[in-house]
Parts: sequence; structure tokens; C-alpha cells
Amino acid sequence: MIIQQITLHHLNMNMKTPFVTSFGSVQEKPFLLVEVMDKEGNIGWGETTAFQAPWYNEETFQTNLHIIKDFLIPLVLNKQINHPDEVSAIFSPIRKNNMAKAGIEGAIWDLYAKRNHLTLSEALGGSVKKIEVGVSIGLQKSTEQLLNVVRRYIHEGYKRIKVKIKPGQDVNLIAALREAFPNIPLMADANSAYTLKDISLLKELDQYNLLMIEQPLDYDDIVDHAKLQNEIQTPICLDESILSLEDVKKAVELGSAKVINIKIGRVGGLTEAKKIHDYCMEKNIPVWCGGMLEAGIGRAHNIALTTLPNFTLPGDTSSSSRYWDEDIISPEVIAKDGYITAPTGYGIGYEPNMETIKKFTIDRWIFK
Ligand code: OSB
Ligand code: MG
Repeated sequence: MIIQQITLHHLNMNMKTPFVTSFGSVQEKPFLLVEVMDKEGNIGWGETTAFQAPWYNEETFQTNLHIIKDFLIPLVLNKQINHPDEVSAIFSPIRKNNMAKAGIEGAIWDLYAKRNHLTLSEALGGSVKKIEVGVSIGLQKSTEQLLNVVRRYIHEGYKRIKVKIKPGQDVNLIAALREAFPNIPLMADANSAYTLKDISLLKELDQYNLLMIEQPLDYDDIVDHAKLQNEIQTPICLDESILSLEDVKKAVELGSAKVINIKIGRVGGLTEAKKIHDYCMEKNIPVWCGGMLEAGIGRAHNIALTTLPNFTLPGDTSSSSRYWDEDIISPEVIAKDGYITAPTGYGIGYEPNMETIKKFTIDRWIFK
């Protein structure tokens, strides 16, 4: 295929409620959508996942835009690409900037699947028809409020509850949740809020039968996580520290994690995500698909990836309505009783809603 035109759409969308983590709060979210078109007029869509500010990782909306416009588009526009697996090699002269790369690569995967009359799931080699999903819950104003929010999502059927923790809002929160909900599949995400000095506090969490603790230590650490995993029972899951298959191999070799959270943006695209999935499957390490407060196109990509067989733990991809009053795809993503049914249409399987996209659009750039 030859990509003849690339359109970048800059959208701004307001979340229903701010999402609060140990590193900050997100209320308004900028989106950079990537629309690629081949010579025959087929179209593929991608969504970049960086936030407005570099809290979660070093990328931002603006760096994604800069890297895509000035470096990545020239590498793929009007070039022959036979398979989306080639894209990561084409992008390899550009260091990191994984979320920028994943935005374009995802659009090329969607285009490839559509051209070949495949669902994105099929193009990736997935076969699961209904994926199990959980929900990620930000820090709340009070424990009371947290219990209410968790109760609501359990009632909606989500298969796993993940709550954010930070120093001062950790053991107390988990203890209260366990008392109220003794048997729910529960986990905590610290987003790097702790250090090895907190070992005794993190050990206290062992008594609450958590599925795992996500990224307790530094965002780029794998060494201290191995030391911590040696001291605690709760399985450690790495999120921020994993940018590539190489990172996973090192973490597994060191014993830094027993579970891996795969985010398509963080690892630079679906091809790398699939490689990580395959390696973990071989090593008997369960994986799940993380979320980045995506709008519909990002959600669609997550759903397709999650249909691969080693996504044995419920991920963070919830209903569109969890965050958005109105999503940018039709139909919206719906989790029913904790399951999302993979769409059957070609490519991402959801139709971008151009009217809604236009409504949220602030700027647009066309390259040909
Ligand atoms: O650490 O997984 C994370 C949201 C923003 C930044 C980082 C994270 C999260 C989430 C929310 O946990 C996942 C989602 O619902 O999209
Ligand atoms: Mg996380």
C-alpha cells in the first residue's frame, strides 16, 4: 500500500469528572487523531495517547504533534509499505517518542486490515470474541466517595477494580475497600509514588489479597522493583517502566514483575505490543491492556489487541460513557456485565463519527 495523504486532527474533549492520580489530575484532554489514506481512497485511523503535560511519561500532545509532523510523516508518506509490521523499522531512526509512533502505526494497521477485509483483531492474530474488562478509578475526595464509586462499577459488572493509591491514601483505602467488598478482584496502581524506603508499608498490602500492585516505584526503574518483589507477596505489575520488548525481557530476567501492563502508545505501537504479548505468553506471564483515558479510536485499538490469547487479565478499557458524554465513534464502546464484544466490521470496526469529530476539532493539518 502507498499512503497518499495524512490528516492530523487536534481535538479537545472534556472528561465527565477529573481523573486524579498520584502524579496529577486530568480534566480536559487534547487528542491527536491520525487519518491515513491510501491511493485507492481507503482510510485508517489512529489516536495518540500523550497528555497535555509530561506527567505520566516525557511525551506531550505538542511533542507528539511535532514528531509526527516533522519526522514521522516524511518517513511513510508516498512510500511503499507492504505490512504494518514494517513501520517500527521505518521509524527506528527516531529515538523513543513511542506515543507519536504508535499514533501513525495504529492508523496504518487499521488501513491494512480494511484493505484486506479483516477485522483489526484478525489482522493481529486475535480470536477472542468477547473481552473481559475492568475499570480504573482515580483518587477520590474521601474514602466514602471511593466506596460509592467502586460500588457503582461493581454493579455495572466490571470484572476487576483498580484504584489509584499514593502515600497517605494507600493501606487505609485498601483496608476499607476489602472490608466493604471482601471478594472482588482488586488491585492498586501507585504510578511511581513510592521508593524502597516504603517497603514495610508496601508489605502491609500483602494481607489484602490484591491481584497485583502496579508500578509502585520509579517510572523508569526495573532494578528496585526486583528488590521489592523479593520482599512482598503481592505480584508487581509494570506499567511506566515498559517501553519495549527489550525492557520486558530485562524485567523478567531480573524478577521485577509477575504481570505486564501493555499500552500500545507506551511501547510504540501494535507490532511491539504483539511481540511483548507473544514473549510473555511463552514465559507464562499474564498481560493486560492498560488505558490512557482514550476516546473511541484508541479504545477500538485496545479492544482489538485484547483479543490476543495471553490477555488473560481484565484490562482498563471501559465503556465510552465512563469518561465521555459523547464519544467520537459509532457505535460507542459498551461494556456489558464486564465484557466488550469485539466488533465485526473491518479494521477497528467502529465508524469515526465525523460530525462529533468536527465538533471537538480545534485544528487540522493535511499532508500529501
Ligand atoms: O497508570 O494506568 C495508568 C490514566 C492516566 C494515566 C495513567 C494511567 C491511567 C489509568 C486510567 O489508570 C486507565 C483508563 O481508564 O484509561
Ligand atoms: Mg498504571
